[in-house]
Amino acid sequence: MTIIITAFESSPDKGQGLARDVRVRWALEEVGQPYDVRLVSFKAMKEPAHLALNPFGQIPTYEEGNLALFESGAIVLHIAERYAGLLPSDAAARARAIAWMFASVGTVEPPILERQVAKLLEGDRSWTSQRLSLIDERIRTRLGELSTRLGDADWLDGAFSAGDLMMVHVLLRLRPSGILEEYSSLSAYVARAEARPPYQRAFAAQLAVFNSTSKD
Ligand code: GTB
Repeated sequence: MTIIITAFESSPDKGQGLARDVRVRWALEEVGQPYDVRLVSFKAMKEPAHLALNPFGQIPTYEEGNLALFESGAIVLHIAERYAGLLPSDAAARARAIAWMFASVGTVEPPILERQVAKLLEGDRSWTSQRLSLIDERIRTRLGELSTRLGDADWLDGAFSAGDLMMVHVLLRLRPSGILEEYSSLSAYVARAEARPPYQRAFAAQLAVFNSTSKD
């Protein structure tokens, strides 16, 4: 059964790999599953055909036979449950890896997203710099806590898992801010994940989309 995912036809990050299709590409690379990509424009994302796949008109989506999914975390969890390689077989360790997936999107990602909104969409407001300081404080609190938990381990809980995959992709979005580099263990954690060949293949695949569309 061919797996088809959707991704930006023209990613606003210009191939930096920050859009959420990269999590899905990376998960598929980790478990060794081939996939096709349907590129969608911002206009097409809001049209009925795409809204049937994602009611919020966003990427990524995932199709596999009769199954259609949206939400990057749910898609990565589905891949991790369906194919070996991203979740431990021990039930307790598996539950903890899934908890890290939820922590990435539910606890660590929200202030990182707020920062992007404050900079990109509200950057011209009189209160932006005050708001950014408050958000950065919240981000630093989370990174401090995460870095304490990681300690000098390679991964969050034993072997590399879908929890690390999701957490690293969330942290990557912080890189342009310079805040991640304040936490040497987290920077090393992200670099370790980026060095994984499956991540490199996923990154290269999304960059190839940018390179091919930017020549037009
Ligand atoms: N919670 C959903 C999920 O995890 O799947 C969120 C999906 C989402 O935000 N999708 C974005 C989207 O489709 C793309 S990834 N946006 C179009 C729209 O809402 O109309 C978010 C994203 C966009 C751009 C950058 N960037 O340029 O750096 C990074 C991440």
